[in-house]
This record gives sequence, C-alpha cells and structure tokens, in this order.
Amino acid sequence: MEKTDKIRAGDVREASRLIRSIEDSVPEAKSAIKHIYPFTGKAQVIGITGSPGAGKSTLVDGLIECFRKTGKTVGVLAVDPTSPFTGGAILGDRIRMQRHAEDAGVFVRSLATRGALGGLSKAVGDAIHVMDAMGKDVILVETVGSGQQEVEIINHAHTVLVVLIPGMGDEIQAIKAGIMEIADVFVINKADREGSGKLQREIMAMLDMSPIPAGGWRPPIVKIGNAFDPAEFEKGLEELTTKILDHREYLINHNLLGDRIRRKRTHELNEALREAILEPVLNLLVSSGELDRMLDRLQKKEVDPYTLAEEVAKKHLTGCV
Ligand SMILES: Nc1nc2c(ncn2[C@@H]2O[C@H](COP(=O)(O)OP(=O)(O)O)[C@@H](O)[C@H]2O)c(=O)[nH]1
Ligand SMILES: [Mg+2]
Repeated sequence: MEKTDKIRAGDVREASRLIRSIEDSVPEAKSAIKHIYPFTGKAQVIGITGSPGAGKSTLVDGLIECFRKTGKTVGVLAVDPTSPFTGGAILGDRIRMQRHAEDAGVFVRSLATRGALGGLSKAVGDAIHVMDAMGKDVILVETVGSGQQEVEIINHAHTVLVVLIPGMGDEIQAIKAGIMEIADVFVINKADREGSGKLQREIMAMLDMSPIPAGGWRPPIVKIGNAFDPAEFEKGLEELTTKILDHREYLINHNLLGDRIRRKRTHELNEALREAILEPVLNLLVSSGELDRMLDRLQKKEVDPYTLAEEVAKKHLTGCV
C-alpha cells in the first residue's frame, strides 16, 4: 500500500512519521502533502487558544470525550511554539491524554517550531491536512502562545475558542493581542474562582463596543467550572460543545463557511508562494553575497529598500515586472 493510502486508511504510524517530517521541513513532506491534498477539507477544525496554564489541554481532553460520545473521530494537534527541547507542557499533555491512546478514533500529536520563522504556521496547516486525510471528523488545534502566533490560528480553524481565566488580567492581554477579534466562543475556565463574574462583564463590555450587525454572530461566553469536579466540568463541556456546533451551523446558514475556507486557502497559497518564490531568491542573494552588499548600501543610505526590491524583482522574476 502506498504511504498516502495508508494515511487515508488511518494508519497512525505513517501519519505520525509524516507529521514528524513536516515538523523537520524535509522535502518528502511536501510531496506527501501533494498526494493527500485532494482528500482533505472534510474535517471541522477547532482552534483553542489562550495563555499557558489557562487549562486548554484539560479542556481539549474533555472535548475529545464529548465528541467521541457523539460518534465523531477526533484529531488533536498541540502546537508548541516554544523550544522543542523543553517539552514540559507537551509531555504532561501526552500523559494526560494517554487514556485515549487505546481509542482508534483519537489521534493526538504535538508540533514544535523548527526552522525558519513563519514555518510553524505552514507546518500547522500541513499537519491538519494529515489528520483530515486520515478521516478525522473533528480536529482540535491547541496553540500555546501569545501575540501574533496566537492570532494565526484564525488562518487554520473554522471555529476559534479563546480561553481566559479569572484574576489574571487576561482581558487586557486579549485586547492587546487582537484576540477579541478572532474569538468565536469565549471560555471562562476555572470559573469557580473569584473574579469570573467580573471577567464575564468585561468581555461583554468589550463585545458591546464593536456592534454586531443584525443576524450576526455574537461570540457566546461559556463558563466552565472546576475541571476536577466531574459533574460541573461535564455540564460546562456540554454547553461548550453546543456552542461549537451552533457556530458551525451559523457559518453554514449564513454562507460564511465558504469564506472561512477561502481564508484558509489564501493563507495556504501565500505560504506556498513564499516558499516557492521568495525563499529561493533570498537563498541566492545570501549565497552570492548580494544580500550583504545590499545591506551595506542601505546602511550608507545609497539606496532605499523599495528600489533594491525592484532591482531584485527585475533580475530574478523575469516576466513579472
Ligand atoms: N483549579 C483548577 N485547575 C485547573 C482547571 N483546569 C485545569 N487546571 C490545572 O491547571 C494547570 C494547567 O492546565 P492545562 O490544561 O495544562 O493548561 P494549558 O497550558 O492551557 O494547556 C494544570 O495543572 C491543570 O490541572 C480547573 O478548572 N481548576
Ligand atoms: Mg496545554
């Protein structure tokens, strides 16, 4: 059986190997993605973002169970933009999610940054393709991070959950990182703690500041109590699952799912263009020493970056300019 067929049949070893190659950015990964690409696009991708320690992995673990109960198969991608060598959080997650290890309907993998800046996002997109081609119905993407990296999730997910916890001044961080704009559902985690009412009011006040058009989607706020109280946790998770499904329905009923998918495709193509066009040119400029000479000229104010870029385009992108 071809590798691609094995992945489509849900082969865990082959899929894991491919995700590892994607992470290491080896050329074979790209040719494998080319093969599986026609078989992608069926899964619902849900992004879960929020500060480290907000309880995202605990939530993901609970969501796996909720989706499994409805008969859906689940892929989980834990994205760790920090050093691949620390691995602390991810290791903990692995241990916690071990209980799903026997379940063939669940596939959990982590992804760390290696290689160039911007490479992570491409790797996330490709790893989602792998899980999608495996036939997973729902793909949960947990991103640990802040700022730009966190907001990036919008390029991959159909539904974005933003997880906040009371008493952390998170609301301020959320505005700063532009998180408010990307949230489809807010989750107030550890809502049994003091300050959850205050946090809820603050999110509501912020939502009120940007008026939602008639019939538009106002991100709901779901409070989830103590994860160690099974009854309470389950109640919160059930509400969250309902909101996630409501959001999907909203996108479909308002013909907006297509827009989200197109945004994903646009991002994908941008990344591929960057790799196919910009990177080879940059590599050439570096190896020929041209880049250094350009920087020297810039430093001396002999030339401006726009003129330099135009010169490069003229020389290397014949036919375009
Ligand atoms: N008190 C309390 N602790 C929680 C709750 N949910 C998660 N935690 C703990 O918070 C810590 C971080 O949780 P984790 O899910 O790894 O957060 P992540 O970094 O956002 O993925 C862990 O020690 C969890 O056991 C909760 O509802 N209440
Ligand atoms: Mg985590």
